[in-house]
Amino acid sequence: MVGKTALITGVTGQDGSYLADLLLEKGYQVHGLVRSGSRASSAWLEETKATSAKLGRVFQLHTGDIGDWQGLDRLFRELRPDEVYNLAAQSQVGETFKSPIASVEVDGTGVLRLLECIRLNKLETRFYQASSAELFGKVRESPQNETTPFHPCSPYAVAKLYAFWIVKHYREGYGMHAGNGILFNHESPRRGENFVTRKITLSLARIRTGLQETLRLGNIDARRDWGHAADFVEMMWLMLQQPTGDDYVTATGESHTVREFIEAASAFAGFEIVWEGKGLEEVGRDRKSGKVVIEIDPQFYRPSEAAFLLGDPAKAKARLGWEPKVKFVDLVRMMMEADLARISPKT
Ligand code: NAP
Ligand code: G4F
Repeated sequence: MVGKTALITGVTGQDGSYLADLLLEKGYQVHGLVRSGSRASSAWLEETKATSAKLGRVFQLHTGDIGDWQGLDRLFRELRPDEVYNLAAQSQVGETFKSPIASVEVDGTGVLRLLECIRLNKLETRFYQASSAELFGKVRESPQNETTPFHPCSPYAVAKLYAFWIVKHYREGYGMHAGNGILFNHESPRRGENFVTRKITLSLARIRTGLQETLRLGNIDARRDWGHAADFVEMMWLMLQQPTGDDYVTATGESHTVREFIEAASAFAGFEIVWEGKGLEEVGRDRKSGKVVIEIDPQFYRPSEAAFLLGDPAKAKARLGWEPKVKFVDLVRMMMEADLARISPKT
């Protein structure tokens, strides 16, 4: 029996790689959209290619860009996918303050191009949109659930807000099976190196082995609800297996500060951080060696910031039976151990 056909945009990213692995295991033919000159040779994509060969499943990459409507249209007509997972984005919130116009073309209107490919070609394709907890921004209540009002506070979040509503409109207006996963932060050893968790674990591993002096960060008192990417892609798949499309918060229900992440990761890396000073003068010093490990750097502050994100995943649990398996401390340990193993000792 030939499995369903899925198209993943953003397949070279963290979530794309976990989702491709999951869908291949489930018997899908998996197609991935890859920008020319992207990270398509990343180690985990090579692993995915090996998995697909072992399982005898299709895993095919197609060059394209969600800014290019004609190219997308050709691909949709060729593949006629059963399911599309739109994970493509400029997903670094800080970067979208620097290039807001380019970001909206991908994170906002890029989504509309994909929806139009489905509508104009009269396809029965089910559509998943990677939406974001950043929509809640300057939060009006905690924890945040599907009825919490949005107050986006970055170009990224405003673009994702457009995407959220256009997906909802295509569901309500055209009866499309389309839904938004309102994703809270999720991480893994495959996380991009500029996101704060991975920056912390990679830097601590480099400091441990003498390859880096200090770790410089911005707002370390921001709170995030951090889960594991492998748990979150399971929820993406579950959403498209339901009789109708809907929007779901995907979160752990537990929130920690960046400072707490640093402390936990440092402990796994063999440091014991004590904090000294305030504001930009604050430092984190290793109690045993007396060495300054953490410094504050204003270049990593943003013009505005979602200060406190905490998701309520009750709807996902009640309707889809979804529950994240990996807890905060296990996530930190997993990421720290992976980076310590990657960075070989200097001597
Ligand atoms: P990621 O690692 O940054 O991956 C983003 C992917 O999008 C990459 O494969 C990138 O390709 C691709 N991409 C960027 N611009 C594109 C374009 N114009 N055309 C086609 N592909 C393009 O992000 P992630 O963590 O896997 O997140 C996946 C999705 O979930 C994103 O939409 C993100 O906004 C959303 N999200 C993530 C989180 C989280 O905590 N991870 C939380 C909420 C929402 P290149 O290899 O070419 O750069
Ligand atoms: O790791 P971050 O860059 O992730 P952020 O901004 O929360 O966005 C991530 O999660 C969103 C969902 O909530 C996604 F939609 C989005 O695509 C992305 O995956 O920053 C986390 C926190 C922020 O408060 C930031 O200000 O860490 C703070 N931070 C402090 N110093 C830093 C740094 N962030 C980064 N990237 N780099 C720093 O040096």
